[in-house]
Amino acid sequence: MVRRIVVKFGGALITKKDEQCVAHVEIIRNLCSVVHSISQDGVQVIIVHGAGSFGHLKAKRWRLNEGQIPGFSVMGDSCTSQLEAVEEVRRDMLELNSIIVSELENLGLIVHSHPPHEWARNLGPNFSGTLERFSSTDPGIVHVTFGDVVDVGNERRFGILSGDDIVARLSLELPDIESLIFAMGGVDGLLKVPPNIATDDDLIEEWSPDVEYEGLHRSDIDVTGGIGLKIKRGHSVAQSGIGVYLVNGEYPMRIESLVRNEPWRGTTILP
Ligand code: IP8
Repeated sequence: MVRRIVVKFGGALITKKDEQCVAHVEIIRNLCSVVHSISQDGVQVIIVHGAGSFGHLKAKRWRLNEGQIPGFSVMGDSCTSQLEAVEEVRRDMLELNSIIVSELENLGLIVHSHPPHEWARNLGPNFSGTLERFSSTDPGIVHVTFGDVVDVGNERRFGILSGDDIVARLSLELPDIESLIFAMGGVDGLLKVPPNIATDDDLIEEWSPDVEYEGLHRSDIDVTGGIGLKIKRGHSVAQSGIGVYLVNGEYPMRIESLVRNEPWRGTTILP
């Protein structure tokens, strides 16, 4: 029997969000080690990682999420046009990706990395691009992809495809996906109140659309949809019968426990 899961490594978990292009290597290493254990249990892991400070800061400065803006420029930056910024963000994302790929390879896993700017176009949950490249189901192979700047087939020319849109398509369209896990930074799951005042009792263990949650979105630094987008995409995946969970990625053993059907702490998104 084939078992596969999709895991999103949140950008705020794996990078220092306010410092350009700095990765949390220790956290990445711990997450990859859990991926290794899960794959040894015969479950294939498909990783989609966010951008954090390798993508959002420059994309925000250059307004890449708005597409091409004629005549737009930014003073005193390392690049001189939006098109150059597109190339730089793509390079930075490949650098973050290579850190994760190396950690997985060091553990003996075979990694198939799929940079979206090479295979995906257009934005949102119905972005185009065939998912054929994710077809091998061997647990020893880990597919890795990520949020990226992709080409857009109209006057916008480019835009930001969030990893949250990618996880939804992978979960809904690939066969044999049993769960989608969002590994987040700094929170145990969805909370009833802002994280800085939350106690252990403020975790929402089961979320359905009638439950209110703390949805602060840092739109000052984040060019994609924050927690709201995760919930929206997660909910549509849950409605197809796939288990959808939010966990604190700083305690990656919780991911392992979840996959092994052992007690774990976090939020389940109900259909
Ligand atoms: O962090 C954003 O992906 P996300 C991608 O998964 C870029 O939303 C390049 C900012």
